[in-house]
Amino acid sequence: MQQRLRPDTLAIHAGQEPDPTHRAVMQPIVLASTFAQDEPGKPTAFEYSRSGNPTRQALEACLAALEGGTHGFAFGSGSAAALTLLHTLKPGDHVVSGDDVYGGTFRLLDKVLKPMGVTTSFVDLRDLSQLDQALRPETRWVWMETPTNPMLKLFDIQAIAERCRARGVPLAVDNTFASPVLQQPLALGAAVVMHSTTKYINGHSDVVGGALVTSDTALAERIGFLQNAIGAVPSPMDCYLVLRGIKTLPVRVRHQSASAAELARRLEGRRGVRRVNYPGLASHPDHALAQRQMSLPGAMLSVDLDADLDAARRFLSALRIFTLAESLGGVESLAEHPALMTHASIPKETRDALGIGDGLVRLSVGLEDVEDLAADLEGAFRAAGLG
Ligand code: P1T
Repeated sequence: MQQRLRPDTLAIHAGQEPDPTHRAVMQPIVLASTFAQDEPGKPTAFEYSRSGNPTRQALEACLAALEGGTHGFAFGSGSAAALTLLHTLKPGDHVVSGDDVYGGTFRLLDKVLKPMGVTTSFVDLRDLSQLDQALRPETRWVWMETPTNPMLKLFDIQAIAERCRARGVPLAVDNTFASPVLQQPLALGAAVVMHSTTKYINGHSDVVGGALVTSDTALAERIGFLQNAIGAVPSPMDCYLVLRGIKTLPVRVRHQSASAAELARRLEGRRGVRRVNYPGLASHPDHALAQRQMSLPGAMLSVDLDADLDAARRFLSALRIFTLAESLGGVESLAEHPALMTHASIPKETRDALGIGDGLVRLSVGLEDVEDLAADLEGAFRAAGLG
């Protein structure tokens, strides 16, 4: 019987046999756009690099293994992965989405899908009665992030997947914030997992990429068709970089999560802080779910500063180790202002209702020494006049 490998081993080996020609231990970067055929219309393993490429295939196999799925698909960005999945829809179809999603995902649903006749209801999926009310006969996907970006809310994947299954609607989970190291939605009943591999999976802020993973053969066939037909595929070079990044994913995520937990603990109750959104804090409303659903609470937190927009700007501009930048999940710590940056495409009244206000800053905790990070935050509090 085949030994069932654990995530730390899969991260290094899944999909990556030594290359048969040279026995190279690292996956070769096959840059060829096309592959020679012996007879017309009889390709061997690969035909054309949009439909398949050896370096991409290794990445896709590795991603599938990490998520506990059977089929992995890599894309040129997380947004490309999301849009490719949403191309399973047709005019008149309906999506139920969690209310707190990355601004670009909201934009995709609201500004790209809606004009094409696909509507979305955004609901707080912590309340299952809201899900029940939002589901319609024409609902074709339930879509959610957990933890959510940027409020770090958690949704119960297993409970929602069960509800969805009873209504015959598949559940898609954007697992970007948790990474497969902390949470595996397919095992909890999701039909498909989506990633911005730009984030933890690559981990080094040098690739924009995305992924879908499923164990549903019919869905995999459809995604494979759409991946090739739409063509939003990553370059072999980027696939190599992501594969390289994945090797340290479990180690990075565990270390980053421990540092984030420490910073969250210190920030909670500090002068100048209204609220810390971090699932690892006992004060977090979904703390019990976090303990059940995630192996660790992760390395993302958002902090509602007791600050107006000017003070929040001063805070962010004063940081020296945290880089003021969009994105997350890299080895370097990043800080940003969701209302002005990553979630600016969400209408202000929706942002206000979610708690994405002028004082909210989001932190992505990296691999630097946690004491240096804590000192950096302290310096920013002082510079912003927040005590
Ligand atoms: O940037 P891209 O690789 O296209 O991924 C989009 C995306 C999808 N899902 C989640 C949860 C995300 O956080 C993102 C991208 N987010 C940022 C760039 C950000 O700073 O939040």
